[in-house]
Amino acid sequence: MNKKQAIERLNQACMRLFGCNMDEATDKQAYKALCTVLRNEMYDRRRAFKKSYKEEGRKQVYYMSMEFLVGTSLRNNLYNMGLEKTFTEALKDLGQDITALYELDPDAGLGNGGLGRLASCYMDSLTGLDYPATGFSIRYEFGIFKQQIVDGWQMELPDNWLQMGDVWLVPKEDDAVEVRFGGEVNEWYDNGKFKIAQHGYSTVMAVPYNFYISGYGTQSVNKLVLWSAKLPQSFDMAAFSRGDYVRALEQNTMAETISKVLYPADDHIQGKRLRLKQQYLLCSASLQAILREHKKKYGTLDNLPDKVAIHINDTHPALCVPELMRLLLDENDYGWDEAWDITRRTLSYTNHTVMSEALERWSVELYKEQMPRIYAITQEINRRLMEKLRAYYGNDEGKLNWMAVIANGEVRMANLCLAACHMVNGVSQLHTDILKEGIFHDYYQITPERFINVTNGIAYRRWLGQANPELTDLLRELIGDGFLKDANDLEKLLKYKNDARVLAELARIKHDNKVRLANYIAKANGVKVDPNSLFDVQVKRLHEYKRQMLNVLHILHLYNQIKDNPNGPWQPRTFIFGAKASAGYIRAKQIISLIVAVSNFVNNDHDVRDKLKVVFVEDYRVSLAEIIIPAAEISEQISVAGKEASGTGNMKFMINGGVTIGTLDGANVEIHQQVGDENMFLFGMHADEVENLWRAGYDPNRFITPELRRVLDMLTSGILGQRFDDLVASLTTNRFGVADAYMTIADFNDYARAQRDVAAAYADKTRFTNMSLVNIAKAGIFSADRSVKEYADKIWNL
Ligand code: 26Q
Repeated sequence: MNKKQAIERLNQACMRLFGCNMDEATDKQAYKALCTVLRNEMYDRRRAFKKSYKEEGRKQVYYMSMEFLVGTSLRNNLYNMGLEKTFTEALKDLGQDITALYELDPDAGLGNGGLGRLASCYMDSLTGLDYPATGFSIRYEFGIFKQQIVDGWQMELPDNWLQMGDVWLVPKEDDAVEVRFGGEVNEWYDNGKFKIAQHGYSTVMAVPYNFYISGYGTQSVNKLVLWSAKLPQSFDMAAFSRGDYVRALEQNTMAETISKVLYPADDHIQGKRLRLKQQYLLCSASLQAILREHKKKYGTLDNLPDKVAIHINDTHPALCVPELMRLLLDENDYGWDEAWDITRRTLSYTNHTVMSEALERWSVELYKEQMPRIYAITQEINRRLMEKLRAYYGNDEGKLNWMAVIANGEVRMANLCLAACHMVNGVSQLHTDILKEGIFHDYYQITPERFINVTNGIAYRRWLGQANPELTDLLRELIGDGFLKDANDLEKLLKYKNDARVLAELARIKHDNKVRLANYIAKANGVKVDPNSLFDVQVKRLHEYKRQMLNVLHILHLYNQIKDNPNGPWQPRTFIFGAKASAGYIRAKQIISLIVAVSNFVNNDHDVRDKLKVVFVEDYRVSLAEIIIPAAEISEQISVAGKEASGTGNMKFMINGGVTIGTLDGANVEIHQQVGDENMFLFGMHADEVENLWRAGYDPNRFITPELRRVLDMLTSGILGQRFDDLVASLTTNRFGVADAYMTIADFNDYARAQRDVAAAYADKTRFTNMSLVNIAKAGIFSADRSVKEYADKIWNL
């Protein structure tokens, strides 16, 4: 498409939508016209792509996820389709400024954090690599909440993203499917054939909305299908005739609440009825759509596993297991064994956590109440599983109970996936090893060939190419533009190690990005930060295991040291935090309060003014990450070893030249393999040491040095404007009176040591910039392209 054609299409879209030409349009109208043109372009490209992969009979992958943290789409689509320049100029000719339109593009925040963003990164890569892939999720009316800090306390405000974001969605009312909740099941034999029927259920219509996904450097376009819950056309007349007038109408309004809001939880779960209904809506509607299309194409489901791979992103869509069984058994007349074989070979599952409190379990009561037929099938899956396990493990009741899908009045979703899926993977080497040796060990023993690792990866064309255009241009100049298609090309940068001109350029670009962030902070926080200070960043969801507290304790320790020796050779530093806490996670909210209190305390102290600044940026989200990450020099990845499954922020910092200070946890282990000791700041206990210390009996008090005591006393003294006794107590014992499992105190000394190493390295500009260069050069392996190819080859057999 050339500029002239772009102008024509823009004018045409604007005229149709608003009855005016582009040069008369408001920003909002221009934005909607532009998005419409791009959406139509993607739609056309998709038709061509679909035709070609259909003709070739290619296997398709369906990625089921309760979350896709899409972020903004406008710039990404222009960039991917190679239309950025054309449209920037076309709009300029029309008197419109594209950057103003970028600002209007809302974050589609249909996810909480890592898991949701990973799903979006994978859709981008799958498309760029021309794999036929479809993502399935829910069209939440309200995405992840907008965070506001009021008097240091997090407040949640609704995120009405559809107001502007609906331009990206194409409703497909005609493809709506029916999903049934509640009621009862009748079973009988008809001529020796087992029959079942459901009664008294309530029906919800699931309406699909297509969200098109472009890929970099390709004509291929895939889609994300988002289900919206709607009232069925026909009311439950039986309920009316029973005189249940109010209840009948009430149930109907309940239907539409199913897709109302994303649960803002993260590794911290509650068994809520609405959440279960969301999960079943996603699984049932998606599987019905998949089977319908497959049957249309092939006339049978016998070859489903050859032509379709369905991936379960954590256990949230685990109901795919019994729902696929139900559709095969009840609606397609398969016998159990055949249905089970098809189900197994079609489904695969990724685990994203080892923390037992985050493993999903539902009460049998609720599960059965909402999905009686699914419960019956789950019971049968469990019965057959236990029979097999008993043959293998004998009467080791402890083991059998641990492995059961249904036990102690609960349905365990991870075990359901382990029992059913043909492949199971973890998301980093360390995490996969922990799964094999730890929580999934008993399953691993029986079928070790099903367990593999696929280390996470990132859509680096977004996180580097778009978020850091200056660095991208420098790389293009130095190593050509091959790295934008093949991230391994980044290694070519290594030959510029110690090259004074290149190091100076890298430093200049980092400085520019820091200025951009400093300007944002000045506007958003009213705090002036010095772009010449060291930018040390921790942005991620707030959770105790991620140990934002460790960072805070160290900041106060640094503060004390500066106060004691104000004229010492202190490296000026700016510590930047961004984090949302799950709405009901009080401890996490207290930690945010503490960070805000510390920032007020430190930033207003004249003695440390030009040496130490602390900033908490409100409402951390994808579009803010794109400003913050390119400006970071130090990337804080300081979780207690063994708890962070992978981390993906760590990879985004790395490819932008951020140097990691971190524990050997998750993918940090693999970052370390890439860059070596010289190019990152490792500290703290290793995963096995954490385990051993825990077993031996962890006593935090043994690790409290006088320096740390002094910091802890500050927290309880009130000088921060508030007393944080609760938080201090939580570092020694948790709320059950058991020692703190995240062992912040045990790692404090070594963390402070590593932070001294950071300051020393930073004082030598050449040394530090070289570290940064090596990080960029070695980040290629963390491309989502690499991850997605591993899934395609080893799990999905595409
Ligand atoms: C579960 C039940 C009810 C409500 C909410 C949830 C829920 C929602 C989101 C549970 C967990 C999550 C998100 C988990 C997550 O983001 N995990 C992260 O996944 C990343 C991608 O693999 C890893 O890099 C991170 O290490 C891991 O923490």
